Amino acid sequence: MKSKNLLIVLGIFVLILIGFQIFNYDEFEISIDEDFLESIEDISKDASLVPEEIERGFEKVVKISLTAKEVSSEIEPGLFYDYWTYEETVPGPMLRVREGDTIELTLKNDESSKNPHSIDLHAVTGPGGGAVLTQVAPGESKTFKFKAMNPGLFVYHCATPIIPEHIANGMYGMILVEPKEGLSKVDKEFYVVQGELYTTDENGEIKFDYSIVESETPNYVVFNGKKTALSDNPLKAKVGDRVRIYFGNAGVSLVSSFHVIGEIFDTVYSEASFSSTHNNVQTTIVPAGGATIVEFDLEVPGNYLLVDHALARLDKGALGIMEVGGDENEEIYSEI
Ligand SMILES: [Cu+2]
Repeated sequence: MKSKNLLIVLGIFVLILIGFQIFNYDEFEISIDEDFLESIEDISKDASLVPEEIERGFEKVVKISLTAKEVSSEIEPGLFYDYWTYEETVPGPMLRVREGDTIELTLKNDESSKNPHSIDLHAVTGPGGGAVLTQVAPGESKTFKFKAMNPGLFVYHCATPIIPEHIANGMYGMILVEPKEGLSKVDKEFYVVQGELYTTDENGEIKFDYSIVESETPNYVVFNGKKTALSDNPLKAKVGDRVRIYFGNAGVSLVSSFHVIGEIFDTVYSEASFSSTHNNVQTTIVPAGGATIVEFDLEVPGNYLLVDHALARLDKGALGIMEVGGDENEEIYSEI
């Protein structure tokens, strides 16, 4: 009788152990899934990925779809970081519409995301610039529309609290609203966005650190998402080209002093407004959450460096290269 009772007690004990193990196993599996972020080989946006200029002379409804996705990629060789993105690159894609267009924008938040996301486009007239209408949980999607009434080049970014964290982690890009009369012809167009990363090393893992955001001292100031993005993959043009750079500053905090070493901006659309231009500018100021458009002709071949002329930021990543091919022009530049 005693041994029968003992067997029952043992049986219950074994069942409890099995149950406990299953429970633990499930928990273990779930935690692996939650921690997993897809790894992206190169987070940076190619600066030559500019949409085609708009040829049509009429307004239309433009449908745009963006997916917010959290991914892991390198800030610099060997240092991986959890970026938050639009479409798996930093910056997100450049969008291009025409003044007067109505944009129907769908924001999807990938089901693998751990955080809600949204989009605030500075080209929008309406509360939150779209962010009020697009707060999406992982796996969700929302659509809203807006009329692009003001021409210019505008920053877009995530506006889900804590907003500086979402921006710093990579959720930004730009939308160009072409004026009705169109833009002048150029030979090459480029898309460059300055951003900041606020990181700390936690036992070999590079993590976001809000305390550095508060002191406004980013560890990285980068063009197109990561250190060396635009020196590993330079902008390419040739002598005789007129180039246009769409340059934005996502912030979070710093003002950019955008400069190209060895060039003078023939035309600057200051603060990315088409209503006035400045000529013959060396360095143009781009506020956090602002943009500029610069144009210049290329007369002399060689490498030209894109910088934020607050040059302490060079080592933090604010450096790009424009490689210009073609014949020497000794009348303009030569050794004597
Ligand atoms: Cu976000």
